[in-house]
Amino acid sequence: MSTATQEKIQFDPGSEMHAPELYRPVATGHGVEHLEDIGPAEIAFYREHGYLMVRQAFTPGETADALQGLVDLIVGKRPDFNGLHFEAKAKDIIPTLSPEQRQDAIRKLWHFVEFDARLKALSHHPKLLAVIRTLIGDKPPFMFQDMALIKPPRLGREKPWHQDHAYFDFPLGTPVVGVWIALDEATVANGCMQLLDGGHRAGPQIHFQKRDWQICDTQMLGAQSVAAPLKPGGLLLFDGLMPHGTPHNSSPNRRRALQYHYAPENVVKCSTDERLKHFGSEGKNVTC
Ligand SMILES: O=C(O)CCC(=O)C(=O)O
Repeated sequence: MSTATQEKIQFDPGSEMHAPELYRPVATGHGVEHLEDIGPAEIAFYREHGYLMVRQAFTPGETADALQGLVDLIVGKRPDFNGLHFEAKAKDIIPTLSPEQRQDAIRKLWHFVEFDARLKALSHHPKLLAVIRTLIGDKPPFMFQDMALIKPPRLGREKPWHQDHAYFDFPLGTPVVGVWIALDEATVANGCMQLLDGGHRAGPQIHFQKRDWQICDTQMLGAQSVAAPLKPGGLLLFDGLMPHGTPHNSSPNRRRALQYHYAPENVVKCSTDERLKHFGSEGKNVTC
């Protein structure tokens, strides 16, 4: 890799290990097999519980293509792509890594859909967009974020409990839908999504800068969470206010997944101060 390419790479600082008790799901989440199976009962379930799994959303071919698209970006097949975040620990050894080793030194990719048609195809899949449209109140959906968190075997770090809306400068009440797509089999052991069933109805939660910008651990300890294990090509739909997190990958298997976020096309952004009024801890006399 040239020095010029290396300069574009970003690094994630890493963080300490989480308490295992933060991720003790009491049940497996509810879902359907195919996107076409989503009807009024499933939409009602999503509104009430804040999530819905779709176990076979994409075909094996579509899923394999998307995975190959992601791997191609990781191994540097698009030198103009600068959305890679490596683990800080890998900083000094990146030029020495084989393509295979490089895959396990990555934390995150983002802003990639314009760099790979296979990844864009999933984000704009007509069957998926039709469902999102219904979930956001029959408005044309606009995909405003694409990212992928990678959990290498044994090393993949936690994404602490949080609400995605806490990261987005959209007015409260904007219908935001997250779509999390498994490219490998995602299990509790390798860090599948865990959700606080119905937790979106409690509204915005205060976030603190701890291991990440997150909900305080003490609030989540002992939470009755559900797990969303998925086979490759399965997906999870979840509300922007749904508290969710993923544990450390303690397994020998990779866990690669895509995450896309959608809002109505005509959404008007709010200021960061306005967002922090709801999700930030400043000025609220709270600690974590
Ligand atoms: O893929 C993961 O491990 C979690 C992703 C997530 O929740 C997020 O980035 O908001």
